[in-house]
Amino acid sequence: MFSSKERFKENFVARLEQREDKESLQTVYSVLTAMVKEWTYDDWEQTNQQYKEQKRKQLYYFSIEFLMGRILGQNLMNLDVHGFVEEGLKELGFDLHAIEELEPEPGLGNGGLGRLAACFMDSLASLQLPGHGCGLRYKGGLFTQVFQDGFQTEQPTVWIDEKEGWGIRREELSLDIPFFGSIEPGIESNRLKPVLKDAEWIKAVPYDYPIVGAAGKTVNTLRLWQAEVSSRPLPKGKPRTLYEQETAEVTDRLYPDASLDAGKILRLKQQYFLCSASLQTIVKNRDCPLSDLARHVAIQINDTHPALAIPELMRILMDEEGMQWEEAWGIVNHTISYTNHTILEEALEKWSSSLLERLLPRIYMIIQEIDRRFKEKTQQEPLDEWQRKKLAIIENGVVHMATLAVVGSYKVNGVAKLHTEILKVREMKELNDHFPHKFHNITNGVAHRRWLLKANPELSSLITSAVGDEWIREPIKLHKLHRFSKDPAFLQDLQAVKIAKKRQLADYIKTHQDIIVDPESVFDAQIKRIHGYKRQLMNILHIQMLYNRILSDRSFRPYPRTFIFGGKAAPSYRYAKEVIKLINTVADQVNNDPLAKKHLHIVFIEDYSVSKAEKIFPASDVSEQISTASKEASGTGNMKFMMNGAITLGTFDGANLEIVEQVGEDNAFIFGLTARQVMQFEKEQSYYPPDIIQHEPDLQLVMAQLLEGSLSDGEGNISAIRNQLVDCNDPFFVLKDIQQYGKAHERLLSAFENSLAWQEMSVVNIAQSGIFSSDRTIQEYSDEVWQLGRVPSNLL
Ligand code: 6GP
Repeated sequence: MFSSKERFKENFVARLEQREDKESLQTVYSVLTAMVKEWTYDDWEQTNQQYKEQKRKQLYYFSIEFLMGRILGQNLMNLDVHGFVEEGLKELGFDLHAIEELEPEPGLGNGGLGRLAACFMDSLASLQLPGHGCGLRYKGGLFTQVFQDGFQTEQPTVWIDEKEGWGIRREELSLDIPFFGSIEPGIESNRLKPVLKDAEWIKAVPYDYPIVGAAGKTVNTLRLWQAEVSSRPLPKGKPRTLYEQETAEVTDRLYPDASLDAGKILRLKQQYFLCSASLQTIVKNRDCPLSDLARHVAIQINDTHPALAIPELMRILMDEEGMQWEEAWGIVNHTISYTNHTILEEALEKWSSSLLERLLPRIYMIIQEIDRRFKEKTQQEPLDEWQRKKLAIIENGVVHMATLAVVGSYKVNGVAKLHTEILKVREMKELNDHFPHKFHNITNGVAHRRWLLKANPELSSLITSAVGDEWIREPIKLHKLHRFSKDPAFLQDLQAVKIAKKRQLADYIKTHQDIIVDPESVFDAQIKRIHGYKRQLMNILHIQMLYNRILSDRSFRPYPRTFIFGGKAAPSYRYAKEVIKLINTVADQVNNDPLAKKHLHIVFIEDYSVSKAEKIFPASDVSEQISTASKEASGTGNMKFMMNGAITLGTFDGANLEIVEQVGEDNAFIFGLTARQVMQFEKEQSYYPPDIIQHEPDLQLVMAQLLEGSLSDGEGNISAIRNQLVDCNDPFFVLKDIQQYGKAHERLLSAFENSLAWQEMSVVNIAQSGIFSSDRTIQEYSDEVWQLGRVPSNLL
């Protein structure tokens, strides 16, 4: 690796000279990527070597999603060479930023859970902890969102670039994974061994991706499995072309539509494929007697998608390694731990027993036995029928994956204090009563290196010039910024940085969406998946109310605001897609109205992604976190905004509560029902929206516009929204909270007009954000769950 800009330039130029198309940015990208890979690979080998020599306990993080974002820039940053590479390239006439934009973005995740996994990878390596990711190498990431006439359409995205990609194919580590077939009793070395007959095998090929920690030294591995055709014979009667097609589908894309049986089978196949390939490899490569596995290996399952790891590890230990049930169970139960990321009913995975049994006959037998033994255990407990149901893994022909995950894990955590509390006292109350020591909270965090250091170099420099650079390694040291919260010069600099970031975003919006926005206006952003409970609907209805008032009330001329939306709707989620269309409809009206556009602008950033998020967080003044209280497990966007100095406008939900705990109610704008109130309404079914609308003329008007014409753009476009608001009594309390939301906006706007006071709030938010670094989160997992210890840095 190079220690100086000059050496880098020399080497870079020498390599570029050997290429044909020297002028093209693509060639520059290719040369630079090759150089970074070489630097990385040396440290990677060394890290692996040292882990082996030191016999360190290894963590494997199993996740169906890893939303990594672009890798080149992050690696340059973590290798500590970003500065001189950028300067060196500039002197040679190239713009590093433009080069970074050429990297196809691996969108191997949907949202929060997948991005969390990526932040965790960064923190593990940066804390020099031996933690690796295990996932799937989907050919297409999440779809590309394209607006047509305001509607979301989906186009397939292919991110894999075999030539420039970061992954290394490890053909020699491939293995075959069986599906279908039937179990027959067999005997091996004098013991009974179930034998799988007539199975269909799929080859799992690992691709390894280096995860570079800060300061470069530790390079961990993200292993993504790809499905390929196996050389084993096909079961009788299976046509080869069908087998090839089905095999290619396994790692073709993230979350196939599971509304039909074929889609369900495919999802289950993906889950088992990931678990089986990863576990077989872990057991084979272990550095200890099998009975010691739990002391040498920790496995974290990221929600229930990898919960089949529990029966699969049992199968390996018993069928392949000859262990008895009790011993195997003891190992599984001390190796696997589980994180729950949602209490939304629709996201709690359930599989039909018959489907599971057909696809994975041996695994299903093991799940049945886990269930039988657990039922036997709880038999003596004085429980009513409902409570027994909540403890059943298999019930009425359905396998409950969350229950399996809890029973098979030694630790179960929620992702924010409120969420964990709700799990313990409501969603998983019976399980918590039975296993009181399993449940605990670990509040999420985000990689401050990506979301502050990399996304906002201007703010990072300002922070460093004020308090030194310790915060980069120890983000809690951001505390030191408090000293500057009343320093006018610092506050002005902070404001200048924000304006600079807003200008950059405004340029981007102009170029890509052809909308001109005013960087002096308040940038108010809601960027996340589009979902009922996240209430983008409340946001857009409130904007429409402001618009109505601007038109009808000559004295109402509010300070200019730019409302920014970003996010995708699941392709089959009708309601969310209607909300997207509605936002675009209102945006068209408002942005083209000569009077309104002096006060309001609306921008829906198309095809929201990690790299776009990196532009929006630093440029935002206001962080919209307005989910219905109790529904958002944690949220992590709220933390990214806070780190970049945006002020939270939110409900008492998820990690918002902990943000307010850090900054105080004076440095955030909180409104609306509490989780307790929401749950009370739900229990009593006592909320009736017409009672509210009746007394609020502005709400009546907006509802009429929505339901009867000017916004609906024809009945068909809002039928799911109508169904929610009118027929289903507004389950996410949009109409109940909207007036309070409006009041919170008013408070916020008057605060913004005092710019020094606003910057002071901003400093407090940045200063208190260190606790939301995923370094803190990972240290907690390591101390409380995985027990990884830390590699002394002198060994590295
Ligand atoms: C999300 C939660 O909705 C979000 O609140 C949380 O911050 C994030 O996970 C990380 O913990 N859940 C998912 O993305 C999901 O797919 C099954 O849950």
